[in-house]
Amino acid sequence: MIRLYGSAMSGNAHKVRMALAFLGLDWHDEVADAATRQSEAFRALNPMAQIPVYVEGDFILRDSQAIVAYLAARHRPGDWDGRTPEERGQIMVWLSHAANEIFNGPALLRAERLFGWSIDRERATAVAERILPVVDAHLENRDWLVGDRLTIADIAASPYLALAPDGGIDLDAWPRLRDWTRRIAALPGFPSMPGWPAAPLAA
Ligand SMILES: N[C@@H](CCC(=O)N[C@@H](CS)C(=O)NCC(=O)O)C(=O)O
Repeated sequence: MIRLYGSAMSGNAHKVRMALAFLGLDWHDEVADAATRQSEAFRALNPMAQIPVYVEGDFILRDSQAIVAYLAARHRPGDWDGRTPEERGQIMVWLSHAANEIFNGPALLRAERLFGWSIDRERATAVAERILPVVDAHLENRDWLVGDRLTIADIAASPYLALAPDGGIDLDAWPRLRDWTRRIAALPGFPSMPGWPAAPLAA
């Protein structure tokens, strides 16, 4: 049985939950709160003391981008991770944005508001203001970030953008981005999380 160390409010853990749910795989959620993450047992799974961590038998993998890339390679090779070298390169762009600008902008603003993280708000706001228009413009004539279907680019980039209102960002200012997060939340099997519920698209 796959075990996923995470928490209900973690957008990074949600990337993995989305991939597992869309793939129709069974898994067991292991809640790893702040105290647990500092324990010796948890650090043996992830020396970075962070969630998510994916455990399948004796295979242990940390980092949400790495985990969704692994799941794509294992279960949807040449589809979720790109059909062509060009698509693979484009997908990597979004995995990098997910780990960098999307985390250091919208996700940190949310973490400050919801969890009291101490952040450099000016910098996080500047990072958010830089990435949000880029995503919105990219989605002008397309439904998905890369190609004509869901890929791990969408899975990795979407949670902290969908959850941006938790950090005080109004997604109505970015309607193409907002509608893309709604498209994802309407996909069969989408797992709800607080702040981003599964919902069918309006007719
Ligand atoms: N690059 C990692 C970042 C993981 C991360 O920042 N996890 C947060 C929760 S969403 C965490 O565990 N924070 C606790 C800490 O950094 O001490 C990933 O994408 O999985």
